[in-house]
Amino acid sequence: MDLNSLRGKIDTIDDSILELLVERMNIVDEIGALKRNQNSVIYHPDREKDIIDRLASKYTGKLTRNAIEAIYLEIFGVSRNLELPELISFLGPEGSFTHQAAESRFGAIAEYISLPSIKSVFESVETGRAKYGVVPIENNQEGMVKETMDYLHATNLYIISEIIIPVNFCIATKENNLSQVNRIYSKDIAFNQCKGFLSDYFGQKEGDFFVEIDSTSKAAKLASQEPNAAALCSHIAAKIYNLPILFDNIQDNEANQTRFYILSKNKNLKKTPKDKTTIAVKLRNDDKPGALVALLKKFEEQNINLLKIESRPQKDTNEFKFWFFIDIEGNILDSPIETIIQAQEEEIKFLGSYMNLC
Ligand code: PRE
Repeated sequence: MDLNSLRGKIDTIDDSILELLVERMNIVDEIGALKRNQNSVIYHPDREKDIIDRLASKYTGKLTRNAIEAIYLEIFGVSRNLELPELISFLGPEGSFTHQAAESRFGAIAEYISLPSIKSVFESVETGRAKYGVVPIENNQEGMVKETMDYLHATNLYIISEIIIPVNFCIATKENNLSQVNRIYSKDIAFNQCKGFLSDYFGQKEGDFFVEIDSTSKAAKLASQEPNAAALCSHIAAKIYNLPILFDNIQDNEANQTRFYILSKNKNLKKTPKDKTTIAVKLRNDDKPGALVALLKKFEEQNINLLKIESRPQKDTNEFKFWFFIDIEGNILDSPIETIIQAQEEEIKFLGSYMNLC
């Protein structure tokens, strides 16, 4: 079959897809009206995951699970925006990995605001300027993001979901091939994380071939404006500046992943088969032996698995005291967890129950 006939077939299929999407959005509109009437939550990550799981378990031909997920996350983004336009704040700059994480969950259509610090993302959600905030919480090579733990402890926001994305770098340029590239812009950390690829492909180049600047987003911007330039940057930075990706996944460490939280003023509680609950614990009798053990025993007695425990300094005292950031398996809607948290109200601050993606 020739190109024109094949394109004709695609046009017919696209017409059907569009008709079905319009039909889907009419139903979404009805759901939106119901939710607004009942003043209930628009965003349901659990329902979105169920839809993706259900579809991925069918015959999907050449569509991988990732492809189905990418397509549907965009559809959900459009749906949520129809139900109620939502502003999402994230730790910037635009094109940062946090931006990529936010877009991977809320889709390209949502309205975003890039903020310069973790503190400002928390504030934007607390004051209601943004409906949700996205902040990094952990990198599996570097450990926890202390600032995020501390603001969760200090403010009254809840974690409603986590997002995990691989730290992927790419080489993006408007040039068609590498021989036309005479400089690559990026940030020092990104150059360091892609040493293997850079030495294999550009080992012979002079020092000024690699130009260090202060963000990978800026690198993408410069590469989009200057001839013969490329950027070593994130996917989203390449996308924002319309730069075609020449080489993808060039980072040395394939296992490098970062975890993010979606923050909200509401708890958004819903049980799924695999949940996690995060709490902050400030022990009252911490000058007595066994205070922490006594608390942890309560979880053990109820067969509740502990996933993480980190200690953080108590900043409101001049003593060298600390509090604990703890992840446990399960949801606060499970009665043993609810009972323990309620009984220890003075010591435990509930920070959220959400789907465990780890
Ligand atoms: C829908 C949209 C947003 C929610 O996060 C989950 C699902 C969807 O598009 O399927 C619909 C919807 O609002 C719902 O099922 O609650």
